[in-house]
Amino acid sequence: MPEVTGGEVVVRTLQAYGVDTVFGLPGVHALAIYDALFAHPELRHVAVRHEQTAAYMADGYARATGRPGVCITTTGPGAANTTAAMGTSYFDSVPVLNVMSQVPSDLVDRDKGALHEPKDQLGLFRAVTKWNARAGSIEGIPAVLREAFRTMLVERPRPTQVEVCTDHLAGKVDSEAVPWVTSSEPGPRRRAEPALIEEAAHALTHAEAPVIWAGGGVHRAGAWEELARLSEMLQAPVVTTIQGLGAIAHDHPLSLGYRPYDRTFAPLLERADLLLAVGTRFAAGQTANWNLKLPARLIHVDIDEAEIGKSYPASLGLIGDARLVLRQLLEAMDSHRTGKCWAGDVAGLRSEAAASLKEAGPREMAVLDDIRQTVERNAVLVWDQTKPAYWAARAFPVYEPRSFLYPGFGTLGYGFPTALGAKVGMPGRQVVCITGDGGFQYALADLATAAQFGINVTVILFNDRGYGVLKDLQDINFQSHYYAVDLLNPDFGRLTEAYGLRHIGLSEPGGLAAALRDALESDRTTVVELPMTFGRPTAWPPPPVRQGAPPSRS
Ligand SMILES: Cc1ncc(C[n+]2csc(CCOP(=O)(O)OP(=O)(O)O)c2C)c(N)n1
Repeated sequence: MPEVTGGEVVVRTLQAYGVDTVFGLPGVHALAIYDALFAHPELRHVAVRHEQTAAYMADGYARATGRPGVCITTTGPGAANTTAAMGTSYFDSVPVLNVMSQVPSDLVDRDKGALHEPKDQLGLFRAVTKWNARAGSIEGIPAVLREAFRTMLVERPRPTQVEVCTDHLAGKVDSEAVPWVTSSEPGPRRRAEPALIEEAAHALTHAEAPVIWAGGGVHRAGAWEELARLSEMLQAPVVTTIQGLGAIAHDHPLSLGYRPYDRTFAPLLERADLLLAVGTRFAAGQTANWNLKLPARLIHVDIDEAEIGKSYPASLGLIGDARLVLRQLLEAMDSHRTGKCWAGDVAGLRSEAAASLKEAGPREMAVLDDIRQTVERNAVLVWDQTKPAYWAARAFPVYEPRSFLYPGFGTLGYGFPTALGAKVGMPGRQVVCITGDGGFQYALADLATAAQFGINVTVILFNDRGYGVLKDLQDINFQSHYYAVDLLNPDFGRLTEAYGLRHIGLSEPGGLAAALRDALESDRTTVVELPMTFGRPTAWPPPPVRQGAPPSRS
């Protein structure tokens, strides 16, 4: 009888779910997984220089492709290095699976000082996952992986963690004793109750002034076509959250973009009599810290029941997969609304918003315009936590689904490693990372990963030699007491070139479009560096961060 190791069971189970790429960094306890990867070269492994990059790459891969991203890490410190990235995936509901090793099964949580012994590794990852578990045996590995995939593919897609003790990874069993996963079908996705669909369809067809609010759930469920059809049927303008950008093309006649801070938007919402919210949790940054007034009638579609009524009371909650629920609504709507959109000229409102941003920041907007006009319509833009990103959320036209990757968790250092993962998932698309000098330095070592694996992204590095956004806040709240915000930076040109990659240094923004074109045509990762300080976006800071005592609740 052929025998298999636990490592082999891990690899073959991942393959049964269609996983074609994993991101990781080996360690002594995880080596049996690596031995199985050695035997299965068809499952690509991208070896990173820091585990946080493995988890960010899995996040970027997942956001860009819609399929779960998988990383492999080793017991204790290696695994722990992924937590900020997994917290980011958790915040934004991204399906990332972290498969990791554990110390030998007789030493788990005994605090005896075994090599890499973590204190309660499952507990550590419970904080950044929706579901996690340890396989209790070699034969138990497929079941925990099956549950991890079911959780990510059927429920709200948030990260999962699976750990396997090193003796179970390296140990062998008879292959026939393994309950192999033979179907990657994770089970049916949830639909909303038919009676509630009827009620919602009635309310929508009779609304005088409906608005649609599209969140990241539209991307996760792939509900773009249904969203556009529904908005056209209702002639309802569509506003998105940051995570929802691209859920409807920016130049669709009914698309408003991300607007909670625009003068034009609050009055429009006041005139609306019904809001249909899809795949959103009304987070702080989307609602000006929950100060945005929503129409009295709210129909909230979400896969996660816990979101209904959490921040805004819902008149009706439709719990289910966004694509399936929108299809149910489309089928249930008996009348087509004809005529014009009640809100008037939506494209005009969009241009008004763009004009006021241009007025507030002509330099900033010119730079963003250069980027937009140079990259392809379906280019994937990955934003770090830099001032240009805060402008971009409000100002950058997003045309295609899953093409605006932004860490809702506010994670500095997200941009570059996540862009690498997005490019691995979408090799045919342009992938551009926009980062500041502070954020870029979190993952500089992974310039080596880009070089070694031939991952070709473009980095636009806005170098203001400091944590610009925090300097602004020290200006506003702390009498310009600049402290710990000025950076002594390396020579990014020599650094990039030391890794065998390209660097284009600019002295002023005028050269950006040409440099970007050059970089996009390059055969390897290219860093375009621009010394530039972005101004503060209007309605600064986004989202408003309260300093001092919380308001009293009476
Ligand atoms: C992991 C993490 N650490 C710290 C912060 C706080 N933080 C937010 S933005 C920022 C500065 C970013 O500097 P840079 O990347 O140079 O962009 P700039 O603000 O200059 O545009 C810092 C330190 C954070 N958001 N995330």
